[in-house]
Amino acid sequence: MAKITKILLIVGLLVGAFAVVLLNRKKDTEVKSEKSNELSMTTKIYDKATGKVDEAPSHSPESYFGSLSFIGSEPNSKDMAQAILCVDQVADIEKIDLYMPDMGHGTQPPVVNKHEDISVAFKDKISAALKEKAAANPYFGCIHISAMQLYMPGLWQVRVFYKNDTVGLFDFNIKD
Ligand SMILES: [Cu+2]
Repeated sequence: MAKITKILLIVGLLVGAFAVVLLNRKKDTEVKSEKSNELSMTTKIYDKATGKVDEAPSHSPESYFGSLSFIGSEPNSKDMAQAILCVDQVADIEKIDLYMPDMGHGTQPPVVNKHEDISVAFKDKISAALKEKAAANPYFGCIHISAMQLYMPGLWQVRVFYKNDTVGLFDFNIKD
């Protein structure tokens, strides 16, 4: 191989490597900006008889990962809201409800639709990070929650009750 060909080849490889680094960096920032409107789930133990969160449980809850994103405009007290919930062990969810923890009341049950193939149903609505998680974990899945009637300003929770005694909680504020 002529010397000039070798030099051109090396230069070409360097440019290629540089482009790959730049592209990856761009991908990282995209994932971060998408994440900003995703709420994270915390898990607690609940009493299966009363449905109440156990504030002094004798054991730890499962540490399931969960993410919630409202679709469309910010949720408010006048319009019905909808959201996409993506969680671990999606098949073991027994019930999902909406609750005001400071006032001890809920609202009408939201409409809950499980989707097997989230990449088709919500391809524009969930982040690349969540899609990767779903592809890697067969027990991870997404649920479409609609007709969420959050009729009062204040602190609300989406509560995800599992068949075991773990409940996943998402806190958010309704301003008006
Ligand atoms: Cu209330």
